[in-house]
Amino acid sequence: LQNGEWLANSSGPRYLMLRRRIQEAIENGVLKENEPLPSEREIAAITDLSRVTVRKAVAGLVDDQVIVQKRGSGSFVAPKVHKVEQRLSSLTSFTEDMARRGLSASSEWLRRGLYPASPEEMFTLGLTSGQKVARVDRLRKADGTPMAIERASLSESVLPNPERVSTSLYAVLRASSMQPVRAIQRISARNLEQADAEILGVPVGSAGLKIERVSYLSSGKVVEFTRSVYRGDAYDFIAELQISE
Ligand code: 16G
Repeated sequence: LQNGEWLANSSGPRYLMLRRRIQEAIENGVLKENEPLPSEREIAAITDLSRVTVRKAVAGLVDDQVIVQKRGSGSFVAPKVHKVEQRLSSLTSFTEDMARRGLSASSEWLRRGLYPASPEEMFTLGLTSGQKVARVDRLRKADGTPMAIERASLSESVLPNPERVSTSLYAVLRASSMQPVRAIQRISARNLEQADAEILGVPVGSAGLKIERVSYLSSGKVVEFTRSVYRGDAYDFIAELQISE
């Protein structure tokens, strides 16, 4: 970045060029994760740019979650996370989603068994009182990195033996002809509370996506009610839109 030479044959706003340069340095491994960035004053001196320009470039990188600012100690290259782009149009399982990306899915069990249904589970799964639910609660990982906490509830008639789920819930459902064919999913923003933040290994208050999925059999019967918390820094949800006729 020395002497402003790099600016000579490029065009566009200077803060964007600097932002791109720093981004490239991180992608190429010139700047490594958790490494401190030079101060804004130093970057301004090296690049011959104004501090306002440098601040704008840095703010953009913070917004992109490429660098993190720690109060009193400056800016650092953010730890690398697998950024997953998840399409919102197809009904797939976590295991399938990861396999398609060449990542290996794994889980840590938080809870697995039959429990008395809560009022919310009774309502959503259409159960009468006294009926039990199978709860399958897991921390889901991609190549060992925590990605999401998924808490799935299914009626006992759908999943009488929750311990049969060792890796993929959907694989077990498919094997017993209980595969969901349709689902409604609601996504909302959350700041992670302590318990979930600890399980996901991110700071308390980090951005999260709360996702509720209700899946249906072709008969219209609800098969799964899942409440999940996905890491906001690890997921982008992509939807394809079409003009309505
Ligand atoms: C997906 C689903 C979840 C389902 C799980 C089964 C969301 C947003 N997605 O992650 O509802 O229970 O797949 O995955 O909730 P598995 O077959 O790998 O266990």
